[in-house]
Amino acid sequence: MIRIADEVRDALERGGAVVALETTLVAHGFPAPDGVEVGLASERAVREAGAVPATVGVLDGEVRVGLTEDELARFTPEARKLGPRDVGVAVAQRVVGATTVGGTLAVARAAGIRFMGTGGLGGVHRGFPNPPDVSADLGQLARTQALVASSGVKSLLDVAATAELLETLGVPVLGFRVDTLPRFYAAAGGPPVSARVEAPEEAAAAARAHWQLGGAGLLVGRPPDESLEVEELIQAALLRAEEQGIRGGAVTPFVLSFLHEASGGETQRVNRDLIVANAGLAGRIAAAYAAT
Ligand code: PSU
Ligand code: MN
Repeated sequence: MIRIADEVRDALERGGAVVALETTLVAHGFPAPDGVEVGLASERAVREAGAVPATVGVLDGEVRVGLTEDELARFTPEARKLGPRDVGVAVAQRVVGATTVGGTLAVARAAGIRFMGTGGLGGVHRGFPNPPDVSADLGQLARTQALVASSGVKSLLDVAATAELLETLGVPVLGFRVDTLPRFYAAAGGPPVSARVEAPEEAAAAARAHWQLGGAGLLVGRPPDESLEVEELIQAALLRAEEQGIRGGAVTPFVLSFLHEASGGETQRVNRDLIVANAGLAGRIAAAYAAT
């Protein structure tokens, strides 16, 4: 049921560096067809770091780990968004399914992949418990031995509450050369991390020790190179989403496209660049892990 690309399988068999990448970003994170470019650039960044990219999604009744460019282009906005609970059902129903961070981690666990890069982790939505929306990214990270490199938590969420929940779930939150968790588009002002690391080798050693003790997921937060403060726009976007009755998994795509428009494309540029850079960082950490 899981088809692993030859290149990915070879790397896994020899203990080489492999980085899982998601397809929700490709299908729903950017106006089509920009998502495909972001996915391809992320794969290139992983390769430049000395690791093999393994982009994950559901196609033709199979979970696919490692996609060709033509296959990646099938992840259009019509793709179903797949969290951890949805992957098996999407296989059975033979739909095109784009995996979230949580969905991708569920597949990574089954395939034996321990590193992933993304933009921002899902988490606790603002106003919890109204609505009682907590991303399945958190639960899956808590039960998967994998390290996720991101620019923290999506800043349309309650970042502080999400950081608290990560502590509750036993997930180390490492700052990559920072003391606070980045707030996605914005580098500063986030909650404190549980430890700071200065180099990919240090992150890899932390992950190894955590896993040897039976721990599961780790989050590494890397700030965006270009920091953008868009809190007011986020509040406007969330208000608009509420007015229009947009809920659950539809909130993020709605807010991202609102921000992209309201900022004249600036959020989209920062989002793209941070995703690609995080993929590269995941690659460097995976390579450091494989080398020791
Ligand atoms: N961050 C982005 N764009 C996205 C996401 C995060 O900049 O599209 C996606 C990721 O796939 C993440 C998902 O796993 O949003 C979380 O969605 P939800 O809150 O519905 O679980
Ligand atoms: Mn959600």
